[in-house]
Amino acid sequence: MCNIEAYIFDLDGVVVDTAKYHYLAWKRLAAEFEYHFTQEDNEQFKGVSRMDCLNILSKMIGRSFEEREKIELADRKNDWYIEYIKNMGKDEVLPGFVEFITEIRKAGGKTALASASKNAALVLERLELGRYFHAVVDGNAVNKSKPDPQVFLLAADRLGVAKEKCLVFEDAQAGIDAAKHARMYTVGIGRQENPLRGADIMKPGFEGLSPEQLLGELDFPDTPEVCNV
Ligand code: B16
Ligand code: MG
Repeated sequence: MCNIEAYIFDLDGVVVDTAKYHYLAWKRLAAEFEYHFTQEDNEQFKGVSRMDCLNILSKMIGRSFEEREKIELADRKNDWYIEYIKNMGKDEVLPGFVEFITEIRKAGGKTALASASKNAALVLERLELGRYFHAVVDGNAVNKSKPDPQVFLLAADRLGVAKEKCLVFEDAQAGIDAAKHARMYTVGIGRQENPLRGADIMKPGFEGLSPEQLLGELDFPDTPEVCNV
């Protein structure tokens, strides 16, 4: 039986539904190149850094850009994204999250945010969520994108908890792969019918879920498995 000491949360799609705003901003950019960007396309963008997303988009639309143009396009997408999230309200925090993390902290668990987003601080501030995390690691603190484990390893390090005692919550395949590379346990956030490969358990969200119940449901192997990607 494993002893979890730290709980590490992805931001977009786990704590708050900002994934839809990333989608709208990429869709708007793709439309300028007459490309119809779909929700399915957007799945490949989840948990992936802004520049890596732009590189994927460039392949999708069949165009290559010079470095200067890439920066200009990524900035444009980001300006739209910021414009969208400025109007976000506390009701966009995913249901049950605040109750869930509050219970963890009451029981003495450590909590961290580990996001690929460079806008994480802005989102936390807008929604007054910063106080729930002992550590925050965002896209400004790392130079390798998920599925690289860097963001999760840094979060564990800042919390002072061994990686084998960390449980990661992720909604993206790249994020589950990153956590597995870090040898951490994982909860995939999403539909059971559409499971994230390698997740130790899938949950639709935090509503009605208690940390105690979740740990009871998790069938911990002695050591977290490393994902073969
Ligand atoms: P930004 P997460 C990720 O956040 C998003 O899932 C991904 O779609 C986005 O491209 C990435 O952040 C970078 O975001 O452009 O704001 O720096 O899911 O790791 O919290
Ligand atoms: Mg995410």
